[in-house]
Amino acid sequence: MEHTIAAISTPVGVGGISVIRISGSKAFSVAESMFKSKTPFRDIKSHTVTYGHIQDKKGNTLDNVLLLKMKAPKTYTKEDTVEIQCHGGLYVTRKILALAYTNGAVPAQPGEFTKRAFINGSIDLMEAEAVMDLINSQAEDAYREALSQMKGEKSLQIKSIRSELIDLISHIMVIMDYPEYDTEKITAKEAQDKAQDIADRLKVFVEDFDERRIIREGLTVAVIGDVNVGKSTFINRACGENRVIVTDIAGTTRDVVEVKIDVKGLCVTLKDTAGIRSTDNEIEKIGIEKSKQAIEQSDAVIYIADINQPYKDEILHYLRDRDKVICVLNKTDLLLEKDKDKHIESMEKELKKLFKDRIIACSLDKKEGISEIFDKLLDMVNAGSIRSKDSAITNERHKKHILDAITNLENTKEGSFIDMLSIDLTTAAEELGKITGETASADIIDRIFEKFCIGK
Ligand SMILES: Nc1nc2c(ncn2[C@@H]2O[C@H](COP(=O)(O)OP(=O)(O)OP(=O)(O)O)[C@@H](O)[C@H]2O)c(=O)[nH]1
Ligand SMILES: [Mg+2]
Repeated sequence: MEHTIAAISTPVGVGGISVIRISGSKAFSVAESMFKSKTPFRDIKSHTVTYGHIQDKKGNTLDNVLLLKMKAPKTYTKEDTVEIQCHGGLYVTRKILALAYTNGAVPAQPGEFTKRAFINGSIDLMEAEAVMDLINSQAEDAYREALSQMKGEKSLQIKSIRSELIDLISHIMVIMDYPEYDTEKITAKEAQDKAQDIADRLKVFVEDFDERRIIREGLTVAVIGDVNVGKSTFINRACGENRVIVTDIAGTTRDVVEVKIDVKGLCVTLKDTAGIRSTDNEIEKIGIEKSKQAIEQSDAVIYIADINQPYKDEILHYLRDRDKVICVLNKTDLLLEKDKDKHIESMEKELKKLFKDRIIACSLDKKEGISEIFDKLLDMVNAGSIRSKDSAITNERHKKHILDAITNLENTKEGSFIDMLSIDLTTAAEELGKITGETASADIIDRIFEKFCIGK
């Protein structure tokens, strides 16, 4: 018999309230032995909230709480479940949890509530993984992507394709095993065409997967340039507060500082870096090395130059092989008004070969150019077109199984006998089943839930 599990489901720390969750066949007896209220526990109706207090075995009150009693099967785990809302102190919450353990519950493993929801058929594997993505989402785009996956539309589509495949396999099996039956015949060519049609439909799921990574994981952008050009000023303007040090001393920033911001729904991590220049200062040299690494490890780069200074080929050298770079010509406020347009025009002309139309002249100090820079950034990574498309597969694991299924379906072209085809078709169906969990091994399932937090 499965153990009854208990865990704190709210984050570790101090808060207004904490939630302790208990699930399993003994959930009600565990709760009954520690919860005291006007209505005796057994008379509390399912799916109602009751006020009372938690009492230890010696009769000491630990806390006043609200208790939610939920009878199986209409619960997340499809097991009897109790949720206790207590005051949000770490000490008191842990004391109540310890009492639940004394009364017969055992500590829940990471993701065990959701694992039970999956095993008991409340959700499939794909939906379970979407729960975790939803918890981890940090901006609108990632949230929407997880939400759409959690609703189960993609699971249904995959399941329906898998079921078509199983129909095809059964059809072939019947013809092979019972040739005497009057079953409609299917030729190898017809089966191959059908397999190719399914493969083509599966390809749509993985199209744009790499491009869509920015929606799931966010975008990392290195802000680089010469010293004193306004890189840190840009970071502060972008996040609307003074997060990093800005001074007129060249070489102020040494370490790479990461700042996470929400750019119109996309989670963007900006990396402020040390200005790249020749220097004898050991600390600055290390900072500059880190700036170069930041360029390599980022999805895109914002290169900032002072429009009043000649740009340095040494820095542009690091950007030559990069395709996602925006060039910001800063400090336009220092140009004389009469020379401004001409100067900007000539500077832009020189840099156009490298940056094309991704050049913005502005004064970050005067808070200019920020939204233009971000519009160009979103445009550069195709955020608009990615968003407008129906969300496809969002998980690396799902992508792998779909690609394996496609390979197997396309392998059917190699064989000319119908019985040979059924082997590849069966493997393809198995791969699809691993996505939603119908054919996933215990190993795969364990590996997925290990990544969850305790209490989920
Ligand atoms: N006039 C003017 N000054 C600016 C502008 N942007 C930044 N500055 C000033 O330029 C100086 C350097 O700015 P920072 O943001 O520290 O430059 P940085 O590129 O981070 O410099 P390092 O960290 O030393 O590489 C500061 O005094 C800023 O106030 C601008 O648009 N116009
Ligand atoms: Mg700086």
